[in-house]
Amino acid sequence: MSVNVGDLDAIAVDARQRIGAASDEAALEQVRVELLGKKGALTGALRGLGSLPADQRAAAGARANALKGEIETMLASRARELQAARLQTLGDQEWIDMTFVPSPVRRGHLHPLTLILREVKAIFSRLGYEVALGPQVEDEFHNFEALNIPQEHPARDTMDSFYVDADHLLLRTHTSPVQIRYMLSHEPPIRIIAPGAVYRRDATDPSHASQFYQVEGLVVDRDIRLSDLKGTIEYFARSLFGPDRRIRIVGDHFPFTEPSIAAAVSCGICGGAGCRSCKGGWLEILGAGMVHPQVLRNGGVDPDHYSGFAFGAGLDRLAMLKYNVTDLRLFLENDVRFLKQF
Ligand code: 2NL
Repeated sequence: MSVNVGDLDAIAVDARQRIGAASDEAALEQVRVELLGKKGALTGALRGLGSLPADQRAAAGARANALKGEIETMLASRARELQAARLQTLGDQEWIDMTFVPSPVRRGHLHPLTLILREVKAIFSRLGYEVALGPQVEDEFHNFEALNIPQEHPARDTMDSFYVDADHLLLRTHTSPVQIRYMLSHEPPIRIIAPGAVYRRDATDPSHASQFYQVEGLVVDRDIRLSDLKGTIEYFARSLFGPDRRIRIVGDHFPFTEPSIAAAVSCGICGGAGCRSCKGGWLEILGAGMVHPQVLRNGGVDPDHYSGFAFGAGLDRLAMLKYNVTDLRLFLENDVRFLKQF
């Protein structure tokens, strides 16, 4: 194909018209490809220069190069116009209403039992305790026998159990078996708490559920005494319920501790005088005692060299006392109207 200055003029007119007509940046890019791209009009014309007679070639070449520069200048200037127009439209359409009041985002809540458990863990972690966990399906040795609760022991009645199958496996009735397992697998000194779900075949009422949560604690070392236990209970109770509460300790009985005690805090409402909510001024928070020598032995610990204390508390009960909840079943129902209050 041959080319002459007239063709170049036609390309220039066509280019000016098409660049001006491009209505957005994508259309302009399309025009640029059609004019200057590999198969573009000007590119074709430049390629045709070679076949011109020598005396016309220089002039046509100069004109073609000048035209290329003109087209590039036109493209750049149109690109600026289109970009400015696009930003103007954006500014007109996408404004932000600074007076708009969005509906508030509803925040989730931690479950009250989670809150209590976190607090209990924090208190005992300051005293150097580790958290120990274990299976919820247990055998009779770890759940009963190792804890001085043989078959036919009356304590098995107070902890009526859910048996899983004929192999004497059951849902644990307390988290003590976690501590038996821990003693069997660790050398003293031992300082652990064992929190978790436990199961008892109780009729359900405001203070009984067939599943509830417990936290037990176990300390085994040389020369552990009842006074260590009392100091630990006082630190725990004051940390959880506040420094003003008085603590009362009375004798109790458990098969796995000797001696055994129960601890109560003075009622936060009446200060210990007795009121409708506490009935007598004291709220029981846990049972405890010095670990029975036979239980130490069952855990592989020699009672001639070591002694220990243990305690057990119901997490649900602690949460009820702390947050003034009167029905333990609320903790398991997942009603947001209840949960959002914490
Ligand atoms: C209660 C009473 C208690 C324990 C739990 C325990 C564990 C081992 C050895 C000895 Cl491995 N004792 N645990 C001791 C005394 C009381 O729980 O009323 N809990 C809700």
